[in-house]
Amino acid sequence: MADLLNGLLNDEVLKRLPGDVRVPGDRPDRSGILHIGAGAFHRAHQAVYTDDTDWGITVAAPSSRGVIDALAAQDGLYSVATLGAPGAATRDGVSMRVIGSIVGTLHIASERDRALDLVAAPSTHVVTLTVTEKAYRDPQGVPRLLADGLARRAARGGPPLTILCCDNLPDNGTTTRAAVEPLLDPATRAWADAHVTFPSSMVDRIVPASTKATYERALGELGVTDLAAVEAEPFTQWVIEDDFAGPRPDWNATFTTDVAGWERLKLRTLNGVHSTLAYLGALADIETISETLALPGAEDFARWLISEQIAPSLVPPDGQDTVAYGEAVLERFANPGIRHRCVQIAMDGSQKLPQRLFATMLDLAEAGIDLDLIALPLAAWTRFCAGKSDAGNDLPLDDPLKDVLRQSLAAAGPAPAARIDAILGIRQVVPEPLADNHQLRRAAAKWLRELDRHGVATTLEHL
Ligand code: CS2
Repeated sequence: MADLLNGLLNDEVLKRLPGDVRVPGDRPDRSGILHIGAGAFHRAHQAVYTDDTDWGITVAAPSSRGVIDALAAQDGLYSVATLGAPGAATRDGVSMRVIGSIVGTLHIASERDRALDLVAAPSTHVVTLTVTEKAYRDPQGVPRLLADGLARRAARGGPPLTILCCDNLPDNGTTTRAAVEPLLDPATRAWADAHVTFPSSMVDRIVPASTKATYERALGELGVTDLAAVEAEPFTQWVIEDDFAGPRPDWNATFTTDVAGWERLKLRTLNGVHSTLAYLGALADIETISETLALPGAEDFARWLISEQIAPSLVPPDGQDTVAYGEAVLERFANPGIRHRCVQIAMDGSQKLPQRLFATMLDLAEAGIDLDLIALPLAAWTRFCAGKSDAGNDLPLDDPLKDVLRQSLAAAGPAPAARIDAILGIRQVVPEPLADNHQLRRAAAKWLRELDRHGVATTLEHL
């Protein structure tokens, strides 16, 4: 009904949008970038950086086609609402910008051949990826597509190509290369060694999944329907390893030779605390991160976790201080305009916690530092995996290792120590040295007993 009355966002209506909405200038007529993964994060991050250049993007969705169909119907246009900016230009702390960098769409599942052609096309210089952590472990999925596309490019003697991972993984360029390389035939492998690079990058912007409220806000601010609208926080950062095989857009990002330090700082501090709050909040039946942070004791706990466990586990990149970085992260988490749901961040814990939590624990254990505080998020995840909140409500366990997690916990029975040992024994998730770290096991079992008996709210309040 809304679209019948108001029409869709498209090139036609751009000049009639309210004056305080920022709109793209001349739109690029071709795409040098193929982006795989059409999620909200891409639309609020890389596509915005690209909108500030003269490059265009063809955005490819691996399976679900909702977003790309919406984009196709809107000439690739969509809006980003920036929420909670202190001095935001428009009403209610919202600033609206229409992004014009997406100039083509592609549905991989039904247009595989076109996808391979785009990987091979001489006009494609950069392939960027936001396909989530688990996609790199599925050789038949995105890695296979890239390998087959590279084979076609190599066979045609195509120009060099940069494959740029934008997922929250440590050494994400190396991880991507390691997923693709074993799938290459010898000739393609030899060609790729000389013509393809896999730089690492650290990406950062809090972008909750779009909801009905996102689309309603877009309609209210734009006066037309935008079925691909996203909303995001004001902060945005992109640190990219300067290792491009061919041309690249003039992104307003930080290009450096050392991304690893940035990745570690961000994954352990921002994402580690994010996951911690997500499991605590979900168990307490709290909907969002900002509301979880407001629980008595939660912010103090997050602060201790950062200063006493995360900071001693890492060497921050030049000029950074982990505690100060963490303070800024907590301020971002508290942004009341951002309704980032705990259960969204709680997804795929088995794929996220290795780099967000277990890597920190490993380094602390090696340095002989006590693991007491960081054992609490482990206990919270263990309790979350069983699927019931403190009040007995169902919690969704959306995780590729769901069956392994559930079966291990069921076999362990009710005792907290046995449940912690069951989780620590899952080798695909937990690095071996942690499985028999007595201090970690004891601390996590103690926290799990507290959570079982008193729930999250009381446990945090009495820390
Ligand atoms: C979040 C991230 O969903 C999650 O797991 O921790 O998406 C987080 O919001 C981004 O990494 C922020 O840059």
